[in-house]
Amino acid sequence: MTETKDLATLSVNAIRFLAIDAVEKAKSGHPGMPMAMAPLAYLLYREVLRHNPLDPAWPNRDRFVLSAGHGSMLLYAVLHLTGYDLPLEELKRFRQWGSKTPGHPEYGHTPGVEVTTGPLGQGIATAVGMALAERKLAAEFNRPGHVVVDHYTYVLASDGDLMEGVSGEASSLAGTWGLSKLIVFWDDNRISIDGSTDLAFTEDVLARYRAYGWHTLRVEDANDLNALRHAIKLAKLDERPSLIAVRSHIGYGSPKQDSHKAHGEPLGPEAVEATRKNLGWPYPPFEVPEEVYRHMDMRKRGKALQEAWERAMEAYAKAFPDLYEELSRRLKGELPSLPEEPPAFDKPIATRAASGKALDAIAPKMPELLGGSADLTPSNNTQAQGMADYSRENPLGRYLHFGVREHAMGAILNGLNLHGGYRAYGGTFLVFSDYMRPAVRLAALMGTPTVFVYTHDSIALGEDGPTHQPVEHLMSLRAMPNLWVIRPADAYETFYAWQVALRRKEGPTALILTRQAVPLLPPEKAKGLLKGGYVLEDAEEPEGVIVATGSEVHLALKAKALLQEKGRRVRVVSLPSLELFAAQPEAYRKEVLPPGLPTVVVEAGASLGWERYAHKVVGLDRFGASAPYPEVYERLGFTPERVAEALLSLLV
Ligand SMILES: Cc1ncc(C[n+]2csc(CCOP(=O)(O)OP(=O)(O)O)c2C)c(N)n1
Ligand SMILES: [Mg+2]
Repeated sequence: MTETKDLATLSVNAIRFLAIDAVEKAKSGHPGMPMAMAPLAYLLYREVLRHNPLDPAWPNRDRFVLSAGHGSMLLYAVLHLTGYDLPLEELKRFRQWGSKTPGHPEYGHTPGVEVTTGPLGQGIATAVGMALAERKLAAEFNRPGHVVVDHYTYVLASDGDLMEGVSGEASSLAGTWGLSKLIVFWDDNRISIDGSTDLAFTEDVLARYRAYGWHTLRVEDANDLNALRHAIKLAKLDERPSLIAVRSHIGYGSPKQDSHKAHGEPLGPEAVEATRKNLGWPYPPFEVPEEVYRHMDMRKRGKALQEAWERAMEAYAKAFPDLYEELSRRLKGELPSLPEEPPAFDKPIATRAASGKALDAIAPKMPELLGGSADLTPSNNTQAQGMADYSRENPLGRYLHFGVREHAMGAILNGLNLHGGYRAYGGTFLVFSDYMRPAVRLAALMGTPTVFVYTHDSIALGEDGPTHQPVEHLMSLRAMPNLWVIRPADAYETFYAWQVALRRKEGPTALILTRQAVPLLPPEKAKGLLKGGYVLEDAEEPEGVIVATGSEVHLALKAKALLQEKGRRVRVVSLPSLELFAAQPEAYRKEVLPPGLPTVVVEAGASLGWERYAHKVVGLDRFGASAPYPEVYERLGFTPERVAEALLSLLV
């Protein structure tokens, strides 16, 4: 059977069997999707994608996002075969501790993986951000005769990806934004884990995408390379984003073909043997014929592509030296010099408004800063002065209207930041962080420096009532590894919080901001925010400490004044960021919070977790209520008297 097989078929089968063998060896994984989509992966990585295995970070490479991350072996197989630094040994250690081939693709872990995927829907939504970054960067930097930003963003999505709401949110925006260089392949295999997609996924998906403003195509047979080539050609010609439905057969070639049994478990030795026979693959596990390696080695081609781009950049540097400098800086992710000192404030101001002022000061100095909001721009104060709206017609605009789509906003912000060339932030109410949590989590996992602006940070938002009043959100965000949560107490702390967030490269930051006006702190004290926590007011030989965050810092100051009248010596610590504080040397932390000193924490949020520092917590372990905010705040116990009593009860 094998003699007549051409190199393409041989290579496609090599991808299939690398996936089959790796899953068998790991005794875990998802063989079905790679077996079906191997022809597409072959075509993309060998003919279509402009990529360089020798430099996976080459800025102008085409992006490929495997949204259906469970099919990770598909990606690992083509990365290995085309010459990325992913040796066969790593494929043999699929899903094992310390390997470069984790169960789902992880950004920053495996060369050639563009984004962490696995939670369905996230990959395609993140890819919308990448395609947007390309479009914006091209508009900003390309000049006639000098095209230096020019790449496509390809996505492979499964049924599950297109079932998830976030993909619909993001695809709707991609249509509105006219992201013509976004090309999504839908693995239309009519199977998901529970069985046939007839169970729960019966809409006309292509009609839905056409309604989003997409161009849609069909390829009737996933094995038909020419049909795939033709569809990709048409997709490139169209001005809309394209969705190509590729009719495929999960577990292709195996006895489990077209069954959900091929989705997420090893085929088993018998089925593997049968598949070897069916597909005419005589090789033992993990053996790939030399001619396949030769046929699929993309290193030379990739190097040539990148060198051509580098030559274009050299010409660009001569013709437009300033633009070249700027583009190079931005692609390297180097910050420009940002304002060091906060703007002056003269009266109480909500930290959300102060955040707007900070952005007004920073945005003109930082052209890579992109802002946005999920339809709460006037409330979030996220549109800095001079930030024009982005639109299909005005790709230079730096402000993104996401509509009421928090989840897509989160993923798209991540995509913009992963792409390079931009630093993106977006706002909504803190309570709706729940609507985008999966994207926040992926930013934290990937170490992507997205800034999430969460305003209306407590019950002190008042009349909108308990549906809008966050309670558990602060602590639940703090529970997320690698997310920095900063809840500044005043306008000056807010300015410094932005400095921290924008300087951070290793992960995302959530800025938690008040709706209501709060008094000003001494600016030189507020700079203590840079250490996460600091002594705001002290007493000689303090007997006890009141720790607070955000608006409750002012309550703590009032409680201190009450206690002082009673002759008590109290320290007040502002602790806007637990993560930043935890990162300080132990000596500093002990200086601020001396062990053993009776400590009360006050925060208008769930008390869970504050035991770390507090002997007593004045927190909120119930839902809020709808009423004018001073009354809600007071009735739920946020009074100077209660805080003072809490500390008094600890003092002897
Ligand atoms: C948000 C999310 N929910 C659930 C899962 C678990 N899961 C993994 S794959 C899958 C569905 C599989 O069907 P499909 O997406 O069509 O992939 P195929 O089996 O066809 O490869 C599910 C529910 C997940 N990865 N992400
Ligand atoms: Mg499916």
